[in-house]
Amino acid sequence: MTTGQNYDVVVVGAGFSGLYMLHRLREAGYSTRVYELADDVGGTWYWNRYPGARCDVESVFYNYTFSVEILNEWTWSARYAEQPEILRYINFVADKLDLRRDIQFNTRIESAHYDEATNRWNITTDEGTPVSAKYFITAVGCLSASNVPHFKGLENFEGEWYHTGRWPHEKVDFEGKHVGVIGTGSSGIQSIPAIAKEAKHLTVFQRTPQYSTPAHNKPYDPDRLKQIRENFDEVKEEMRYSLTGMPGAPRDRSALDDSPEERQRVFEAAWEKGGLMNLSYTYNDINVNAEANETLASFIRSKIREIVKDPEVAAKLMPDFYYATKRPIIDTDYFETYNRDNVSLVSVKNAPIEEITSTGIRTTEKEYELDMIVFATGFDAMTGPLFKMDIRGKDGVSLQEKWDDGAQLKTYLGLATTGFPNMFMITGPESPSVLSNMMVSIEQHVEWISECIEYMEKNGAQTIEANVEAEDDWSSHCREVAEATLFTKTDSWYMGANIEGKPRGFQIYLGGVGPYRQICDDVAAKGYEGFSLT
Ligand code: N01
Repeated sequence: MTTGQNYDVVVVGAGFSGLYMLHRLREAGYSTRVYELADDVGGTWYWNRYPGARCDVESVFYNYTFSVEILNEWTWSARYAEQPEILRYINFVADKLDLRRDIQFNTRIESAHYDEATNRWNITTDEGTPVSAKYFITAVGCLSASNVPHFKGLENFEGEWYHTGRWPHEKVDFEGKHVGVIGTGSSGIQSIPAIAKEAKHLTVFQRTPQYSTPAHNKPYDPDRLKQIRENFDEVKEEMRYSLTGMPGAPRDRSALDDSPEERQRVFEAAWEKGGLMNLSYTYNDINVNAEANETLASFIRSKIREIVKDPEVAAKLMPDFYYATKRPIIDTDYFETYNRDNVSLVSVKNAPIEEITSTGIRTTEKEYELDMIVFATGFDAMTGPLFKMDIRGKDGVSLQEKWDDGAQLKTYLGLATTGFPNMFMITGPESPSVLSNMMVSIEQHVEWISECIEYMEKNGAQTIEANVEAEDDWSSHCREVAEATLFTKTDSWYMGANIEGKPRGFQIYLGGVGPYRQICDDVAAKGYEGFSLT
């Protein structure tokens, strides 16, 4: 039995999801405490401060929509806002809603154990005071457990090294330095052009070449902002019932129905528009039909060949997996950066990094002298942030044991999991999460969880727990939907393939944000069908 602080709800994390969760619960009158490891709000946008960091969802769609006042009081500067601006926005919301008074910063949740005798969660933190709550909600994000691969000799490196997802708060100085970047995912591709502008020399260590297409970022035209603001109710509705949480939808046509000339015209127009979804939305079978996918993939390869002047370098940059089965990336001058004299590209696919030495990186072919190494090597996605805490449900079974370290990942709606009553996961595994506009998915989950708690309290329920059959059905459905696409054909972090020893399995629900919302709403409308309430 806990003798420390008691709350109705404990929330882990003070990023976009934790902040809105706190606001909703507090407004509804529940005593709520948020715990946050960082010394301030922001989550992803607090940690990912690397140069060039920005969001790949257009700014006007990547913000809270629950408050018209907040919407109207904030003006984004550009189509894709940079990290400092997004962090300022989060701070603006935290201040406006006076959220900080219920957040304990600099505190790591170490364990959360469900006590069947009291139907409460007993929570410990590294700060000591035990805490208990009726509801335990994880708002830990999907990409917050950073991954530095186990390179031999890293401890001997005498220069500076950083991971993009744990970037220092003070300015990192690249001037006059030989810098190495390992990794060419979104973080690498955003940071490489920015670092190249400052460093004496930049060496990029690339294992898998990526499809990246232009963001065409630009300052917002005030008329566009005005138009979106004036029509925001409709825009919001469209986002909520869309495929990915952004306005727009794939064109209802197969890529194979058009002649090569017509396809070229369509792809060129989408390339000119830029942005995350314009190319994917050109045809409705890009993600499901290998031949259709190849038409777009080869179009992007031809663009890389056009941009990169040295044909040998261009050849190294040719991606060969199905487009979009690793997260598609939008960039500012990424491929152009390889035309600079101070940038070189090293393929480590066939000659992998063998060791980090005291003075640089040694691959199986050559040694590179470096003053600084930037690890743009990604995250242990989805389950990683949850497994960092010792979460135990009924009978003392831990989440990690239940999911067999991810091999038996099972959730109901990505919101809850059997054996862990009164625990909710915001944008958890097997929900649309990272394959959607996170803001739309976060708001949907927060609102669904708040309403569920309201329902329970009104009906005097002590516990809510996902049923075994409902969970089995949902997880099978998730796998079936993923198997019908090309996503499962590529090794990616979506599949858990980027982490040594992590079991492979598609960790995200691909059925679309709109259909998913409908399913969750139906479950609630039927008195939380698939859950048992006591
Ligand atoms: O990480 P990644 P990220 N030796 O896993 C390479 C979101 N995000 O931080 O592909 C050599 O994508 C690895 O190679 P490979 C977004 O959802 C969003 O860039 O595994 N290389 C890969 O190139 C994104 O998808 C934004 O062969 C090694 C890279 O490191 C997600 O976060 C911005 C290696 C890791 O790429 C993760 O992106 C940034 C090794 N041992 C991030 N190990 C927005 O714009 C790994 N790599 C919103």
